Amino acid sequence: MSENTFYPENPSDSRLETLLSTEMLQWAKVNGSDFARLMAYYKCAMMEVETKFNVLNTEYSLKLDRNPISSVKARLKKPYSIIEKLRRMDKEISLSSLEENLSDVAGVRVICAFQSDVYMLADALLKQDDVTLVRKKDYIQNPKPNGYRSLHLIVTVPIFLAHEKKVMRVEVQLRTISMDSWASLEHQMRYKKDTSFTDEMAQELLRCAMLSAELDARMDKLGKQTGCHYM
Ligand code: 0O2
Repeated sequence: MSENTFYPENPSDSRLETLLSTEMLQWAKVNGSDFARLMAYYKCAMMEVETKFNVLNTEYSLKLDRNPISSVKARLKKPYSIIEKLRRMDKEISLSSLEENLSDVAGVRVICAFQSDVYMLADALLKQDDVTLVRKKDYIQNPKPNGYRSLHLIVTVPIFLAHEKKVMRVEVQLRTISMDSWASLEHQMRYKKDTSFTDEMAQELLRCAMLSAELDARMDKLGKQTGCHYM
C-alpha cells in the first residue's frame, strides 16, 4: 500500500482530470489553508483510530498468544478523489459539504487473522467511551452482489487540539486476509482499462469470493478447535 491510499491510483479519464484540476485550483485558492487544516484534523482522527487498533492488538496478543491483527493501514482521501466523490453525489464542492457528506475522508483498514477476530475487534473498539458508531455495514453477513466482504464502520472520535476538541468521522474497514486478498485483486481487475469485464468473469470472481468465504469459515472452525479464539 502506498502511504496515502489503500490501493494504487486508478488510471483515470484525462478530460475529467483536467476538469477537476481546474476546479481544484480555484477551490485551493479560496480554501487552501482551511482545507489543509481540515485534512490535518482528519489525519489526527485517523491516527487515533490506528493507535486504538495497535493497542487492542497488543492486549489481545497477550491473551491469545497470537496477533489477531495482521496489519493496519490508514489513508487520507486525496483532494482529487474528494472532489470526484462530491461531484458524483451531486453535492456542493465546499469544506462544509465535505464534512457533512463524506464519511471516508479518513480511512483505517484492519486486516485480521480469523473472521471471529473481525467481530471481536469491532466490539472492542465500539465499547470505548470516546468512540461513537454512526453507521455499520456488514458485508460479511450480507456480501455485495459481486462477492465483496468486509465489515465497515463509520465512527466518530474526538481529537484534542491545543485549544479545542473536535469530533471527526473515520471509516473503519475490518476484514480477514482472505477477504483482503480477494478485494485487492478484484480492485486491480476492475480498473484494468484495456480489457472489458465480461459477465462470465464476474461470475468467476463471485465463485472465488464464495471459496474465500468458505476458507474463512473452515479456518474459524479450526481456530476454535485449536483454542485460537478468545472466549
Ligand atoms: P478507497 O480507496 O478504498 O477509499 P459511502 O462511503 O458509504 O458514502 P459507499 O460506496 O456506500 O459510499 O461505501 P461502502 O459500500 O461502504 O464502500 C466504500 C469502500 O469500501 C470503497 O472505497 C472500497 O474501499 C470498499 N469497497 C466497497 N465495495 C467494494 C468492492 O466491490 N470491491 C472492492 N475491492 N472494494 C470495495 P473507495 O472509495 O472505492 O476507495
